[in-house]
Amino acid sequence: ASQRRWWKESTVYQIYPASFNDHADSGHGTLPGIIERVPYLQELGVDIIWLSPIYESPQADMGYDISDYQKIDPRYGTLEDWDNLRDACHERGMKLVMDLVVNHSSNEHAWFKESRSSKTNPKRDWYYWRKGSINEKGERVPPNNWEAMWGGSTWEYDEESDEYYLHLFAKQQPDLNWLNPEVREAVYKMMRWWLDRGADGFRMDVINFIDKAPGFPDAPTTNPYTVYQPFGPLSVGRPGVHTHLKEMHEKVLKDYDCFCVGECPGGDDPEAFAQYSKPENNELQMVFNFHHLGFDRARTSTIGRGWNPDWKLSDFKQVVNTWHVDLPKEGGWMSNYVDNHDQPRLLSRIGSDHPDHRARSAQAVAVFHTTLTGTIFVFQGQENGQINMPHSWGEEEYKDIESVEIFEGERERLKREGATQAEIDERIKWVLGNLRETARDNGRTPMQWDSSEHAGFSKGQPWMRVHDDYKQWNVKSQENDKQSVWSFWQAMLALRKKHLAIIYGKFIPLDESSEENYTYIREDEDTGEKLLVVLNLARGPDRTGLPIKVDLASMGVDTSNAQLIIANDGAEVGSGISGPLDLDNWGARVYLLQ
Ligand code: TEU
Repeated sequence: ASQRRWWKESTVYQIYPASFNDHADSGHGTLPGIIERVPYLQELGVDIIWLSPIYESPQADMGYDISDYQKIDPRYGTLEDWDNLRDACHERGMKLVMDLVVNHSSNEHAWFKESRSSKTNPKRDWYYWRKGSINEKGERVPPNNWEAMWGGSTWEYDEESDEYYLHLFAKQQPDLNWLNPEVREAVYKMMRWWLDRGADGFRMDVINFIDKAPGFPDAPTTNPYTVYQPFGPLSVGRPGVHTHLKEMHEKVLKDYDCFCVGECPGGDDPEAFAQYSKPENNELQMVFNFHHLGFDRARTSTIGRGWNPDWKLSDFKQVVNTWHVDLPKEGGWMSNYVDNHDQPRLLSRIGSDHPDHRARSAQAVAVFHTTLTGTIFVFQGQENGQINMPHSWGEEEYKDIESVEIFEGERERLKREGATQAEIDERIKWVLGNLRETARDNGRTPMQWDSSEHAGFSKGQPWMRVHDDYKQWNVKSQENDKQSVWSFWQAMLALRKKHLAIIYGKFIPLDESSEENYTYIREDEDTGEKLLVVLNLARGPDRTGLPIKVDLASMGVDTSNAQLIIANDGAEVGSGISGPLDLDNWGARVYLLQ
């Protein structure tokens, strides 16, 4: 069984700083605004705060394009504010984890400016510069066919030197060359600087992308709808990633009792992922994987964020079950998240936005999220039941660079193909329909603190529109209501600390093919503690729920000693199970079996 560690039992809370809390009237969140809310987070049950990037940045990608790793962007405050935030956390025994974005920098970072300045600059090799070629039509073509994450080529042409530089994301985000030891040393030095200043660790952005296939070979055609092709294994999860992480551990991390989680989109199976977090490998404590969040995405399409309205609960369960069973078996540790700043809200995906069903389904999703294996990551707004952007909002409310590029990309493609204006308008309506369900913007609307103007988020005009529902759905109206979504979250986070089978126990899925119930056992073989989780995730028409019956006996569960420990449907704590369970819409229960 897994060894006890503080970071396994901790609750991590992700703050998306632009949308968290403004202390004045700037219209975007600030560090002093975060400091005001530290006691709030402690009250909720948070142990570790992870801050999405607050460094100096031109904000092409909301700070995931950093121009100075050791400065705070003035929109968020100053280094002194950061020191104060660190103290506010540490005084309460809480930790503060920073975002480390070193697969790429901003194109406005001094390193890149130097690198770009000439072919002979000592920093030329800090980024990937390559020659293109001329095709038979006499056109200039990039060094290979890789598609950037948000469309187009991963290569940007630089006229002055007649070479291209690599950017897996936007062209404002050139990839750093991790094969260059000077780059690695510069990154390590910067990491030590933050750790010495009191940062408690890092969340490492797309850390599994830092090693690229030598020679940059073309990617196979896997998406017939686009010219450029996903780089996939040519730049994801390559062996060099592990070499670099081991060196990072040796040169930096081993000297600190810090907490590091890598972000690893794409990639392979649990066995491959376990390599990052196996203690004997000396890499990271855990990594995020993305496999469980693809269940409602259309796989191939002209747009990178297509939605599949016919998704199945059993498909979702199957992926979750595989990872929570197999990753621990392989010796890895799970970082358990369902929402973040790059995802629509899980509540709007597997739960319900319907006014009559929202609260109950938010609680069911909370029970689900909080009873999975590993270390839990709560994203701001989960605790008060925030949902995706309203259907009525137009294209202009979508601010994310990915969404903007999707709209632009579709318009350009249709114009190229000679479509009429009416056809373009129709298609853009379709794109909007997809993004309504899938866009990253959905997780980025401002925190809804209270029912005052702008939801108490800011006294100024918010950078992103506040959800229309904030008068009913805000922290203040829920904090003191024992039945609320917020109180339920608080109770569930406390429950994790009381029943360690939730953190360390085996995950045993039941009735895997059911499209209605999600049922599983969490069993700690060392302590003998055994919990049963039963969720009604059945969906009726128009995002409503459906009452169901769950027959535990037919699943082979011995319920003779069952004792209810928490429920969202009014069932009495302490009650047992006799016969099939009747679960009302979105009912969720946790029983102690022994
Ligand atoms: O995201 C990495 C990533 O690949 C996806 O999660 C991303 O949302 C992509 O658009 C999938 O279509 C990280 C950050 O979390 C994200 O905010 C950044 O934009 C990205 O890296 C680049 O730094």
